[in-house]
Amino acid sequence: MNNKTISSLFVLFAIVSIGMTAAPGAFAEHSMNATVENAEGSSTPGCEPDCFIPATVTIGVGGMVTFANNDTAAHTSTAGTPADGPSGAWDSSLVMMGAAYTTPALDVAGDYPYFCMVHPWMEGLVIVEEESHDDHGGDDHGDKSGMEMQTLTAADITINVADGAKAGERVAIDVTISGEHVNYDIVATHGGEEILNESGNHSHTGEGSHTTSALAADASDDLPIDVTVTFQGFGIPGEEFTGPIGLTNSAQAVPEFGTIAAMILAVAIVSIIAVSAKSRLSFMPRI
Ligand SMILES: [Cu+2]
Repeated sequence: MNNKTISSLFVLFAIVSIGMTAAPGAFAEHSMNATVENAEGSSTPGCEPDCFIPATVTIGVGGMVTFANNDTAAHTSTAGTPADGPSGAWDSSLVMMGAAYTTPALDVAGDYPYFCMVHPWMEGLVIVEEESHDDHGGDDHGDKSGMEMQTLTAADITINVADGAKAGERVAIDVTISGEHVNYDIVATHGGEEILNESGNHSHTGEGSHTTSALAADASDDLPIDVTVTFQGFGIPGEEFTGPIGLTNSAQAVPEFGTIAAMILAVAIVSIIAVSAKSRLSFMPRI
């Protein structure tokens, strides 16, 4: 799958998530953000339906969910379902034991199923719900009513990397962020080596073009090009920036292999290593 396909998936997801914005019924009490833990031993089937604890959380629009991995295996939290694959709303990639991952701000109300790419029996649900307006006096939000808040999700950051780059070539990377006067940082690595690192980019159209340094070797499955864009806010340099500063999106360019296929393969390899490390006990270092 090339990056164009991935960006169209993102666009599709954005459309679907707009369609999913169900009219919130009862305004249940919930906090803005939530924390979910990986159930102990969830790398083995049998934890269902509570492989994520709690398996269902409700947060406010613009809230975030932190996934804390206190289990003894690496897990992912990947928005989507095992049947349909990743939706693009978020993907933690592998979260090692003792580590945590926080989703980008979820700005569109709706139901977000998610799962673990390594252990597809692990499924959970994040419900993003409008805040109740009844329990606010009204005065405290009066100053915000006239100002439209500009929001952004990872799906609004599109990264295009040319596929099939060879040794000695410089690779063009195009970034598109929904909105005007966007600020962002971009980092690209090739087989772990930094080939591009530009901070404080500003684009008044939302589009930016970048070129990496010359590749030391062909881009391949072993030496993919990884690109991460970190949003630094809307605004004109020198003025105050607004929006979900720190929101990131990533893309990977590999020639023959689709990004998702490569990701699933990597995850499968890691889990095989993890399983064999477990069965050999102290023989191999644990992952
Ligand atoms: Cu898992």
